[in-house]
Amino acid sequence: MIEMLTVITIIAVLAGVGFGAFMLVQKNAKIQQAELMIEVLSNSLEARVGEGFSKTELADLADVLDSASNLPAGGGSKTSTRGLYRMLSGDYNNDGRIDDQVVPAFPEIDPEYEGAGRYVNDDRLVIDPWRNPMRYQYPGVNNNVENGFDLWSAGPDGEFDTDDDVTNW
Ligand SMILES: [Ca+2]
Ligand SMILES: [Ca+2]
Repeated sequence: MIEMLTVITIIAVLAGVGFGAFMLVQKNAKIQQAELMIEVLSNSLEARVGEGFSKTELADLADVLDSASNLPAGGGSKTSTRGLYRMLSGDYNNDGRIDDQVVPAFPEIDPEYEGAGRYVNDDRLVIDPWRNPMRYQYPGVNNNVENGFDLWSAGPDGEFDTDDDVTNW
């Protein structure tokens, strides 16, 4: 009886270790995914700004764009990625659908994209791999250079300003 209990205990401990290791791998994979997302978003944003905007686009994005840099303004609040979403998805007029004749910067930023790895939630905010809205700030406080912006995720714990945040600085 004691032997059996010992065996059961050992199996339980091994299963626990296996599960813990599995969770750690999952966590690290998501952190890497968040780093990649921030890189993709940053590169796409810079590319989009570099292309310039038509008069119609400028009118639709008037409440989003900083007039000097054409980067989206953003104050780091929960909804601060809205401008980023509007520019990169091509939903310039913010009605939840890509505007006519516009191609999203990449498929996962389309609000109607149904595959895995969506970058946007139903509130039209840019989300991280844990499905929490990211934060965006322009002018950047941490990237305090010309055309610098801050883009960051709360990381695995879902809380901002903790050690596991994933940031672009
Ligand atoms: Ca639209
Ligand atoms: Ca955190």
